[in-house]
Amino acid sequence: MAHSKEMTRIGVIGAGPSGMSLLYHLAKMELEGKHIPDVVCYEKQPECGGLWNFDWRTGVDEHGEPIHGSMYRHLWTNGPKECLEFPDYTFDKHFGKAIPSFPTRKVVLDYMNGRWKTVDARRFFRVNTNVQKVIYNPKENNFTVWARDQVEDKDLPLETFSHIIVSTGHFSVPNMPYFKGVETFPGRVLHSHDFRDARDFKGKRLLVIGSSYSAEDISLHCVKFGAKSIVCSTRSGPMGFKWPVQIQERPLLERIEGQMVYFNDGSSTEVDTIIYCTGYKHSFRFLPDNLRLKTENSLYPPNLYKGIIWIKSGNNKLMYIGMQDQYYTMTMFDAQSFWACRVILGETILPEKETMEADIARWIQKLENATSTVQEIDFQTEYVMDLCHDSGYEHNLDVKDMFNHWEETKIENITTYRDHVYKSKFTGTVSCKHHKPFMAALDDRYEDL
Ligand code: FAD
Ligand code: NA7
Repeated sequence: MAHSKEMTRIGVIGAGPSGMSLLYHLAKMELEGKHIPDVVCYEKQPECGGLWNFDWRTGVDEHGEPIHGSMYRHLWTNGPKECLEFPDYTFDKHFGKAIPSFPTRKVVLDYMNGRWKTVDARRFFRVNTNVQKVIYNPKENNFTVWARDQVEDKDLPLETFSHIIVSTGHFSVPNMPYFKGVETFPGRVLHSHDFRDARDFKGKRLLVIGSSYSAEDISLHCVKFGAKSIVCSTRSGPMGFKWPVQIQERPLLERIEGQMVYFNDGSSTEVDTIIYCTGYKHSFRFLPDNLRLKTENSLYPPNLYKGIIWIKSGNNKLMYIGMQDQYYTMTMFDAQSFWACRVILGETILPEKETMEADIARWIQKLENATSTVQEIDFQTEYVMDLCHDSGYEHNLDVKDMFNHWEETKIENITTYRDHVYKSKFTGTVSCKHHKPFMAALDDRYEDL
């Protein structure tokens, strides 16, 4: 398909790490002397950074809108920072010294902000603007965006764009399945989206439902901050780590009767609090059905060519960034954003629809064979490398070996995997140890780097 001669104007929805990567690359291309189109980025929060901004609220924000944030106090990254390091803006460059491999939330946000500032990527975004609706206008072959200024509580003038980039994340809208009898439970029932501080659960007996990253990390944090006992209920097999004595795994929850919870192996226990770690829904209420990605949390969501181009919009100008399940995070969003920018600027030409469909089918077929963590890491590495190859991204982002080592250390000891140090692929710097082991570090002050 030839690059359109129509007006090019880009609307980006969401200024988290994904949206900001897109803005970063456009700004960088401009600094390199390229002509870039007009760009507007809508962000409903008062700052960029997405989930990495800690939100103390739960439920609704000060404007009555659903809270985006799902991160909690005391969070340390759950993968080594060396796996998310930007080759063109390294940790050394930002901090000027070695820092631990599993930094806290504030440190990661500070690092990303540092990179965005180098090209003044922040100039493109409008804060406190909540996108309400996007429609595709087939006649004009463009999109109309309706957004609200949340502070002024008023609609903004409608705006028209040739391209829309959806980078609104997908770990914000809780998946809340029903379990028989939950309404009889007298204690607190919450989703990981509303989990803010593990200290709330000191001395408590918890039921954690789910067996993925939130279940794993929230259980660990609760033990660290003094929970009495935790039972994790799993649907498709135990996480299988060597847990501290306070944590046990059980099969799927069958029913709840008052404080008693019953599992499908016939066992039962009494708990004080239930935490749903049952994942999130991809939710794009501002998009009509024909533009809306509908998917489970998958390493290759459907209908997205190269995991980015929505092939059902008719014009291939609706793009999604960061919609995959994630081993790779910041660097994957970066490779996707660079690839998307090249398409927008006409430097990469998209193939015919049939070729794109066949390519998607090939990846989804390949994903079916990725059944272990190692194979999933391989799969996502191949995906990221494919994007880089296709777009001429100038750095090698393959950190598969580091991810594999990380997984091994988790299996070895889930309580100490964050105490390991890794070597930067780009600078060779070996990170330093945190001044306390993860399980003993009860503070998350920025100064504690
Ligand atoms: P988000 O960070 O979710 O940003 C999306 C942005 O879109 C937000 O700013 C939001 O306000 C905005 N937005 C949404 N809807 C609208 C709208 N209608 N109008 C305007 N703006 C809108 N990754 C790691 O690499 N390491 C970790 O340790 C790690 N820990 C995590 C822990 C938790 C609890 C969670 C939930 C995720 C974690 N992640 C981690 C993964 C995380 O998904 C990514 O790091 C990253 O934040 C994804 O960036 P994003 O920009 O795609 O989405
Ligand atoms: P994930 O990784 O999507 O995992 C969701 C978990 O919830 C997973 O174990 C699911 O079981 C489980 N689940 C979902 N529905 C049910 C029902 N009905 N019954 C029992 N169990 C269920 O989400 P997370 O929140 O763990 O992680 C998301 C991000 O947050 C991640 O990037 C982290 O870094 C932080 P399944 O395995 O499908 O059987």
